[in-house]
Amino acid sequence: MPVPDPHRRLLDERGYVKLEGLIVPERRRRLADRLEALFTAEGRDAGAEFRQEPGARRLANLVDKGELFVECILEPRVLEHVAVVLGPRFKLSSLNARSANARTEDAQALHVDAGALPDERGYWVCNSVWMLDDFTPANGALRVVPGSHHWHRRPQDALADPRHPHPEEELVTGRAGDVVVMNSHLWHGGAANRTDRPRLALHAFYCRWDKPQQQYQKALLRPEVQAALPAAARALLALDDPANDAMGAEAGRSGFMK
Ligand SMILES: O=C(O)CCC(=O)C(=O)O
Repeated sequence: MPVPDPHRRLLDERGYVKLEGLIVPERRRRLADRLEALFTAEGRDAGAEFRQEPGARRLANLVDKGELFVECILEPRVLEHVAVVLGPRFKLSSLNARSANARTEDAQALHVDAGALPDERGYWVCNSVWMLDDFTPANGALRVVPGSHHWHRRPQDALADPRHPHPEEELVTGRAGDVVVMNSHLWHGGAANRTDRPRLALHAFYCRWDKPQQQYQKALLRPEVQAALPAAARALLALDDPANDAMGAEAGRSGFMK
């Protein structure tokens, strides 16, 4: 289905667009239940394949952890919108979950994903935030600085303290089941969760074909998981791409983006 012009405009001008009701309630419940089971099973190690974060529980490497997650990275409506930002050739960079803890004082620092600035070919990072709980003004919704993907600067280089509220920031609220597609050169982060319940989201993060993945999928996915993947998933994960292998090996040596 073509991406409607108003969505293209929002992605271009403001840097994000919300796809309302993309996740039907039964699917949302299966995703949330599976993620809670993984938080319990992984305990203190949860998120360790990528990074752990004070104030939030995280999970990483989710393609390895259930077919329902493979379906998420292939979601056609999301991929069509990602292509508006990255062009036709892109791959999955990582699939993570983040649950903002109840009663946190601090917001997550404003950041751009992978510390990325646009290069001579243009934009190269694009995230999708799958709201598995309502995102409300109080519970740690996504905060964004609209238009900041045009600034070609990173918050940590421009702001005294990227954790502080930004005068131009706005909250992206929504209903459980909505998905936000975001040019993730946009300055963004999770707001503080002032409620007494955690707030859960899944992040399917994509990058342009010629850049390293945030999590090198070929090394992280178990052989039996790789063997069972449909061709479309193999392609999106860059499992048969020697150039990606070279970048993955380099990332492993340099600790790139860790
Ligand atoms: O879950 C959110 O609100 C967004 C968090 C985020 O941007 C991140 O962890 O990189």
